[in-house]
Amino acid sequence: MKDETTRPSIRSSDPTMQPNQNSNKMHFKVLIVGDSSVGKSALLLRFTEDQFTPLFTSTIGVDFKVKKVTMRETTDVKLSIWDTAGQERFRTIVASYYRGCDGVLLVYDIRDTVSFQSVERWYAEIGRYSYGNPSVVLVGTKCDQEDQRQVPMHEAQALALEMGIPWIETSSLTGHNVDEAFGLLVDSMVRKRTMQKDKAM
Ligand SMILES: Nc1nc2c(ncn2[C@@H]2O[C@H](COP(=O)(O)OP(=O)(O)OP(=O)(O)O)[C@@H](O)[C@H]2O)c(=O)[nH]1
Ligand SMILES: [Mg+2]
Repeated sequence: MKDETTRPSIRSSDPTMQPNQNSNKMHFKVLIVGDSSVGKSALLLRFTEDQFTPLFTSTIGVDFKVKKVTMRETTDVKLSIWDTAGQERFRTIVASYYRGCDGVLLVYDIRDTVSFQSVERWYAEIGRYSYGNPSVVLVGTKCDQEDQRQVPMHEAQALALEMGIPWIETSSLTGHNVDEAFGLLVDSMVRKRTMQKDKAM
């Protein structure tokens, strides 16, 4: 698990607050992908509404939500988040949503080895369909269920290292590391966008 102190911090924007006077404004398209039932929709629900439901309603096609956050007090970030269906039968529809995305949360379930084995296939799909170089964060969900763990932390960490992307474990049940997972992604997307701007100047 990564050191808490090195994680980027994001906070939800308060709509009653005056806009940040010196802020940059950035808008990012984000996708959440991974096998069915790994907890993609639960992650989004916890992040956007701070809620959790134990019921499993498998996503049909894609769902969409917007969330505004502030990054390091200086950057107002709007996230358009596409929560995709993990079921095989939606694969073609989901593939059409990758194009132009800025960031992807690639999700597996720490209790399910098969979902972890699928990570490389999802990663290849991101490369194939995004037509860009999106930021990616590997997310192991359901870390509240340690007694049912099948995917050792060191294996996930090694895979993320190999792919050159950050890795984090979350629980949408408790909320543990959910903001941090999105924070890692936002941090990487902001850095990329800033570098592109600097190059263009
Ligand atoms: N204990 C625990 N259960 C979770 C967690 N995240 C999700 N779940 C449960 O796992 C089940 C599947 O979660 P979903 O978020 O619907 O899964 P999904 O990845 O969106 O699945 P598809 O839409 O079919 O692709 C639900 O019953 C959730 O309540 C978690 O962090 N901890
Ligand atoms: Mg879903």
